[in-house]
Amino acid sequence: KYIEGKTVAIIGCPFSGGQPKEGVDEGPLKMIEYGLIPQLQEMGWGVEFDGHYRLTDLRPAKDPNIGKLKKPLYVSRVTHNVAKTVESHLRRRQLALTLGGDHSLAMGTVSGTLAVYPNACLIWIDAHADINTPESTDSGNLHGCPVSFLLGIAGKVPGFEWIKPILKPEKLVYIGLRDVDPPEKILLKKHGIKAFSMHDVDKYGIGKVVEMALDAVNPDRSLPIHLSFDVDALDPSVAPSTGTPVRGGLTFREGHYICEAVHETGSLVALDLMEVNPSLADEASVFQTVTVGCSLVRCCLGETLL
Ligand code: HAR
Ligand code: MN
Ligand code: MN
Ligand code: MN
Repeated sequence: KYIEGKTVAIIGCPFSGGQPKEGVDEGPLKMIEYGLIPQLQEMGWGVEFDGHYRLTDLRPAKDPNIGKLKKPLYVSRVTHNVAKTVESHLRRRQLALTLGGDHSLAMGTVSGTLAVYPNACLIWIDAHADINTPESTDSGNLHGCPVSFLLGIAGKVPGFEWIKPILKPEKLVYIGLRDVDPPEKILLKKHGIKAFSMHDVDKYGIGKVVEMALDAVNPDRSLPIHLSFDVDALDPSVAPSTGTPVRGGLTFREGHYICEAVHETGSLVALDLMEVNPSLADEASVFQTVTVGCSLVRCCLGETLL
């Protein structure tokens, strides 16, 4: 009902400025190279792909740290741009698929979604909570902070004035967490944010966890859904080519189950596939990671086993 004419806009975001490792900017290029567009077309989707965004053009000549935050101006410019792009595609009733790139991009993608669908919920699949504030971050890498900016708990940071803090804590749910910093744990508790860690996946099984997650943020399954999928949520044996792998992650099927269940709601409006880094690990690992990324996207867009 939110998407008209079964069309998906692919927003290729070759961006690595939210973290220190080179190569994550090649994630979107590889996903396209591996045939994501024809795969979606074969499923009956109309695909609009404008090419990869030339985000490096936005890199400022000077970009000093703000407190601990690294490359703040670059990240703020890029994410502002991405927000406007996602917004414009959603206004045209297309599904917005953003290929990253590091997860700081979600400041942009989620802002774009909430601009069009203020009642949307956010499902965040990740090993990490990415909710550090400029105060709490240890690394200063902005890919560990997007959620705090979206919630409006990051305080005032020059350059980021454009972000409207319109994400409500009760509209956010996490699945897959297993590497959460101590100050992040405090923030999750303080704001009452629903989070299903790998412990919960073990305890309840993925079917029950997804049901509980949807019940929390989307009880009748009809509100628009933004799914932000960090490939490091998957176990490193399934998706090795990523910047901050953490063992004990989602299996291949658990990852796919989440995507299938979200598709079944019929309410997915925006999807991020983030943190694929084809420059990390050997060729076989890159193949494994990029193909699983394409496969997750297909499941979100309706691929079924039978
Ligand atoms: N929590 C750590 C930090 O703030 C590590 C974050 C790693 N983030 C990602 N995205 N890979 O989920 O730096
Ligand atoms: Mn376009
Ligand atoms: Mn992440
Ligand atoms: Mn992560």
